[in-house]
Amino acid sequence: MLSKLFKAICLLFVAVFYTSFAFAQRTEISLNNDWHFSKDSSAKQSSVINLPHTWNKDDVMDDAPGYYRGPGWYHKTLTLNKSFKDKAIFLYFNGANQETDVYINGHKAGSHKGGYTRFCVEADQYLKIGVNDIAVKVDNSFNENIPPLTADFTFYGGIYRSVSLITTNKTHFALEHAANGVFVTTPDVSPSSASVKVTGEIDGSANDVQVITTVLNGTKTVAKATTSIKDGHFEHTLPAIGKPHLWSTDDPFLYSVKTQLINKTTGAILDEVVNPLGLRWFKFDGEKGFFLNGNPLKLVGTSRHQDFEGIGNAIPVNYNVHDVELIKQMGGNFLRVSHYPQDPKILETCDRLGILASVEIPIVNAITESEAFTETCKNMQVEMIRQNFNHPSVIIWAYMNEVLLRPKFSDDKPRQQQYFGHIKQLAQALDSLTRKEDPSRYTMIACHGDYNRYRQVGLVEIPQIIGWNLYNGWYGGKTEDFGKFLDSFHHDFPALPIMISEFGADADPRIRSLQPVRFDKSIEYAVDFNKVYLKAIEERPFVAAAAVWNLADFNSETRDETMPHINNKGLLTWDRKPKDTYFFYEANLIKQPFIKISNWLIRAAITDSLNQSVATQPLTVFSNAAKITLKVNGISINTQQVSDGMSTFNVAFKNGINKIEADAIINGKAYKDEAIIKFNLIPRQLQSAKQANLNINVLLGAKRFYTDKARNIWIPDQAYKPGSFGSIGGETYVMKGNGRQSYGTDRNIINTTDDPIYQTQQVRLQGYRFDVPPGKYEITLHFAELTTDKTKEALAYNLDNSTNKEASQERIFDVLINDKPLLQKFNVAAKYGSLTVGTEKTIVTVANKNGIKINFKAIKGEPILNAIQLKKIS
Ligand code: GCB
Repeated sequence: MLSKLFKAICLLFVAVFYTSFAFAQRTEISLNNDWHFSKDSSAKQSSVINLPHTWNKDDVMDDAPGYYRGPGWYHKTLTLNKSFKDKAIFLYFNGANQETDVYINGHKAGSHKGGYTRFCVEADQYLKIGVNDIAVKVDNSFNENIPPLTADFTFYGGIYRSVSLITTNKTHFALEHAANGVFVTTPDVSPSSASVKVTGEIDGSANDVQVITTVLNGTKTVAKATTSIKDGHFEHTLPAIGKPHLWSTDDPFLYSVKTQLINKTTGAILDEVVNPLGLRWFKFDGEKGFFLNGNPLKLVGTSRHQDFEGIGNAIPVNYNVHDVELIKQMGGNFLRVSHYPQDPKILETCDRLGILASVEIPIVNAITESEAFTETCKNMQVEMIRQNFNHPSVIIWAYMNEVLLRPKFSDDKPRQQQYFGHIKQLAQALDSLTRKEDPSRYTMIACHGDYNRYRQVGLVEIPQIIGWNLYNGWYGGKTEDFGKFLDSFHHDFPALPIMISEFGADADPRIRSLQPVRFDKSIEYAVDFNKVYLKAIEERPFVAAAAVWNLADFNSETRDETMPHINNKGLLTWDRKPKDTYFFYEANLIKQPFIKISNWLIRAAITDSLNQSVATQPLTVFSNAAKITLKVNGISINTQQVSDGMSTFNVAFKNGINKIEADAIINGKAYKDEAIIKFNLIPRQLQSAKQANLNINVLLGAKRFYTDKARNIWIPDQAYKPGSFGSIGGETYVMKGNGRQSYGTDRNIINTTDDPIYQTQQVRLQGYRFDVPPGKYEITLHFAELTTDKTKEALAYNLDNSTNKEASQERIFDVLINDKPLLQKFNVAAKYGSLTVGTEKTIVTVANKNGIKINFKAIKGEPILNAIQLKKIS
């Protein structure tokens, strides 16, 4: 008991007594622990939390539409001892979404607009030695004057990045715009020499002080200069560095730049800031693409959202590092940090690993034509640039994404023209501001594929690089249109550098297909899609850069589809597990030997007609070898060529466990990957079924395979043939409504996370048969009424569609099993509600050779069935 109390007292001391070290110039102490959080201003019913924190981690995943957008309050006690006397003290926020007011001892000490840039509150005039009360109000409500206004991602609220207490001398490098006050540029870099220029601002008295900057290679000084301060400003160019070790994507060598503020008389160091330095030069060329240090370099990588499964956006800081490592591991050399600036660790890691980066502010889809909106955008742009200025990885500052996708005022053309004029003005203002703030980088805006619109509005000519977000073959058209689009744009604007700022297709890792089609969400469709795109990108030197949308799946609360609330375009799942699309890029991009068997590891199929003991299915191996030899269950089946980083084998799988080995020789050395594939072999002729545990799970109206939460594997339906099983009559459900296109329905099904089981169906079905031998079976019928009057806006990106207005169908039918009524006057919607799971289970004893006959008898409307399961009990 006593020891517990003692421990608690010790912890209290550690947690609340912050000490500023007398000799340190600038100290930074984490303030992440022990905050009280509540959604109202009284801390009485608060919970104790540590930062990073978001209040939306759970409600973005429930079936109820929407998530909490409003205020949240954070309180903390901060006890300062005497060492803080006469210091400048700042509360430094790495990110809080999206409007923040900071109160210290009841006084409003600062506020900030925008959820993605850092900010810093000058606190010393409100703090006292002793106990202080810090209260932070964060609000993620919609605010028409803060971008983003709408977007395909979730605006999680909270102090979702770290907070710290920074202490400096009264005279220090300015922390304006939450930058570190020192700005490093490299006006001339070549293999023989590099010049480094350092500028900055000072706060406090500049009497008797000077600035010393040292460029270090490890601990070795390679250049040094001293300068004085004029009107709070300093600037100096250091002596040239001979034969610099250049920074590149393959060899991301970093020097460091230490800048010190020194008292001339005493020699005391008043402040010190260390920045990274990468010596490199680069350019974008309209015809030839991108060059780093004079060498052409095709930039290929991904975009990245910051949230993670089960955590939301309040991720531990190392998750940021890991994401950049995953891009590097894939062979990527480019990151579009989108749609907003991210944790400082992202660019730090890009510097260290050699990933070039584009960073942007979140003006997505729309703008507000107000002075206040423009001001917030400009301020964000300046914050983004100054806070990230010294990262050698940054090559592009961007500021708009798809602002003409669904422009406002579509019913009032003159008003819309005026709106377009305002967008152009804003783009022009941000572009000029960016070039003035940082003439050494390029500007970019990301546009959706309607290039005439961007041209007419006059946006194409404003940035130095045009980014295209292209989804040909996903939201519309064909994958082949991608290359054609690029060629025609390049033909019209040959001098304008182009990057593919987005391209991607949804891939739900639970869905696989042997007949992949657009919108089926299968991994196979996404692999094919990426294959076409990567080839087109590689074939065109004028395409400077390309970023797959997206590194990982991410939350977009308003989305429904197969995995409600998730955008599945990630190469990795939301918890960063690789999909085959990730292996595809590894095989195509990395230089080290690579061989990896597709991770379609739980499979099922109906046996080949003549051979009831195997089922043949394709199996893909991803590799950068020339040839691959595949062994299945110890027997070598074939050696095949690899093209586009992959080779697909036809494999005869047996029931149960199949051991797969893929072997390749790369540069004279042997490489291997192994996998175990669990196969549920379903006999075509059920009478001869040998499986004691016969288990058939069928999706109706679908041509895809699905692995559910319980790891059951579902197969596509077949038309019934005597001796086997399948549906009789009817047709696949197709969603009707303003041309909305989807695979089955794209709406969320209530009461399940296995939505794909319910999202397709057979309509006007007459019957279902299983010609099973005598025995006891469990039959489960799965229903969901997919027609509904509940409307939902289609995704803005889905250009073919607008809103879903599919009139609900009334249907009443009887279901009989072996002539006995199972469901009478059954009305799925009336019993369960529309778009909601309805499951009906029964046990059937088969005594004769007639198997199981299920009949659907329409009383009103058309009978339906979404999925069916048969399980042999005895
Ligand atoms: C886009 C948007 C991005 C979306 C993406 C998609 O064009 O820029 O924010 O997430 O499409 O997946 O639809």
